[in-house]
Amino acid sequence: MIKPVKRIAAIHDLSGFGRASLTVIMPILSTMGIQVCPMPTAILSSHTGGFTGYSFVDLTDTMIDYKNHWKELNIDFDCIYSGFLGSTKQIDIISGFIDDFGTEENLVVVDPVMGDNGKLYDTMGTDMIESMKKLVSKADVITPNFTEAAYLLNKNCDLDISEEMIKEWLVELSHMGPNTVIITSVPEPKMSKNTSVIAYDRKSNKFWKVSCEYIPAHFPGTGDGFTSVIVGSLLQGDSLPIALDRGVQFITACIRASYGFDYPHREGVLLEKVLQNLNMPVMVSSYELI
Ligand code: PXL
Repeated sequence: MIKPVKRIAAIHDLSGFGRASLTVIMPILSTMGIQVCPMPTAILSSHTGGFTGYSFVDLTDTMIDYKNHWKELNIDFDCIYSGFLGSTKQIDIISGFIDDFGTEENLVVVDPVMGDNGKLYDTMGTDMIESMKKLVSKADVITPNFTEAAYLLNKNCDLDISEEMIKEWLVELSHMGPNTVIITSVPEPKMSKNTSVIAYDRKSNKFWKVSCEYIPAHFPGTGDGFTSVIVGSLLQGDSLPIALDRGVQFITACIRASYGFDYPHREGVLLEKVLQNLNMPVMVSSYELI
């Protein structure tokens, strides 16, 4: 039976306020014409980036029943996509989920959310890094930021890094398992006002780069937004460099639509104002082969 629309299993937390994880992933992928089946890993009243006193319900134990029911229903997914995870046990469950639902055809995307700006998030210990390395080995596509890439490879987060060195990191990460490695927030040479996204595709042995202007503002949830657009774009049949372009352009549009307003950045980007951009053709493409 041919499915009328593509289907994705999205394994992330549901944070009620602040635009991160499922509240970003679901609208983006739905707008891109993909059915999202969420498997919530935890329910929080808000995400943790800038809020205190949030409520938290851990759903680790229900994830196994959830998975078993989906197996009984014989659901087939075109993509399995995981992000922020709360414990090594959750990582083991997702690893089992990939064993059960992964096929030659579908796409396994792991966003190894662990930290940013050279630091790990409070909930991440060395046990989580080791488990994340194992999960990464089962993925087809991974999207670490520069900090997460360094932790996966046991390297320093030295911001003064050459393009040649980043290419070595990409190849090393792909040797861990994934065919496609996308590193975000790669620092550009000192004095440059840019940051870039650099990707490697092992099958074609090609490196792609998209640069964008660095905007000095931090909004939680932009990593989830970026990876969601990459996932949607690849499922729609775009090439890797076009997916990178669409991801960068969308997140830049989100930040530009938000930055001019005076509101707490912890509430995330004003996604609702730019969601429809996802249905516009890519007019200007700026990727480079490096
Ligand atoms: O966007 C990453 C993320 C996901 N889930 C929760 C978070 C964050 C980032 O702060 O707090 C609960």
